[in-house]
Amino acid sequence: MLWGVCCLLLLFSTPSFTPPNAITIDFQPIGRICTPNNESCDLSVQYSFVAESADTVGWSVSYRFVGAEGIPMIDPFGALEGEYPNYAVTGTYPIGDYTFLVEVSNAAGEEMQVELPLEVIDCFAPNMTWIDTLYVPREPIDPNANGRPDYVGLRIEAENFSSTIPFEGCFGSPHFSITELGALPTEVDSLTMVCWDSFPAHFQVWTWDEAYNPGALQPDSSFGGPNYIKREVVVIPAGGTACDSLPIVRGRVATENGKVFSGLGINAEGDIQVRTTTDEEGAYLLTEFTPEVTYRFTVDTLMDNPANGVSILDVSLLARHILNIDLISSPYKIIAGDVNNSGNLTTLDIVLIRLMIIGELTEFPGGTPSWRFVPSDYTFPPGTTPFNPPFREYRLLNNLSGFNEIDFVAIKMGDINCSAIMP
Ligand SMILES: [Ca+2]
Ligand SMILES: [Ca+2]
Ligand SMILES: [Ca+2]
Repeated sequence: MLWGVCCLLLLFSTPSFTPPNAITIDFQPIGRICTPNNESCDLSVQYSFVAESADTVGWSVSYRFVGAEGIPMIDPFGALEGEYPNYAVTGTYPIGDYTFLVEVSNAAGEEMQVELPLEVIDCFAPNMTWIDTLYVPREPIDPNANGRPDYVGLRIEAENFSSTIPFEGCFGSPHFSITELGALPTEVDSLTMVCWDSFPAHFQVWTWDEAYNPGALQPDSSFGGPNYIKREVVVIPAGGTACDSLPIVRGRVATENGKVFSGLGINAEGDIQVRTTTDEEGAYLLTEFTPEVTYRFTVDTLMDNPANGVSILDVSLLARHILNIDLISSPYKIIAGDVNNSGNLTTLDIVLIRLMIIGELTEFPGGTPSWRFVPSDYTFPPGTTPFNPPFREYRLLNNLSGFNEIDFVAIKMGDINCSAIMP
């Protein structure tokens, strides 16, 4: 620490040069300096130094300018002013890093050189007039740009939070980004919200220049980089397209005991076919419907791994039900037991499940899939049989409009106690 202080003192104290040269040059280094304001991209500088000698016969003071290329040249921005012994390099310098190479000599052949450092920097973030609360009309949004809008929502551009034409700074127009509150900035400068997001919605908007300001505290807490401002803003929907003018169908697929079914294809057929798959939470969202058209919703048929979750425990539960010892009350479990697709539970179902357990069957007969899916709002007839009338594995929505929800209950065939591992 002491060493550091000592060296800084050496660097920044007034340099003093003594014999063998009889010429001395004294100056206060300017070093790093900001342009005076956001509208100025250059700085008036008077860089003073004092050059003296006991012998001033043939006295010569000159300097060369060294810019980013590192080549000494005639100063394009300024000139030497003053007279013995007080001199100054005076000019108007754009943002950049410079050195003035001062050379002093006399007829006696004495010479002295010093370097005057100058770094002109932009220290100002883009300035503009902020709009803190933006009222945004709702509009049909077509994220995949296939010409069929998916839902009604709000399109938000970060630069819309500025009411002034973006300031042309020293480095051109500023860039914008928009993030969640408390998040670090990203390259994202616009976002889309949907009708069912919660409002008013709060965001952070950032504006950046392209300067390199060594003193600028960056969002990641480091120093050095562009100048920026961050502002908290609010988005409120206002008018435009009605939220329910584009139909939406959402839902979730899970077993009777709540195990979610992800990666499952969900289909809707009407004037067109739309399709999606369930996410990690077993949820799906279907859009792009034509309003007022009737659609039929189904789930993909799955034939894979029919032995999944099928064990002797299921045989026991089914046997007790068939023998009237312990009736299965859940219609979903009764459906699971009908592995031959006969519309009733018999000892044949038990035989087939046993064959599946010992590996003698690769699939259940009668076109029975591995999984069946029943809309969760399907009402089974009273009593113990869900087979008469036959249960539904699809859901119709007539003259589709607005927001709708269709959940499906996933049933693993042969697995009465719901022990199957979710695919
Ligand atoms: Ca679309
Ligand atoms: Ca059966
Ligand atoms: Ca089981």
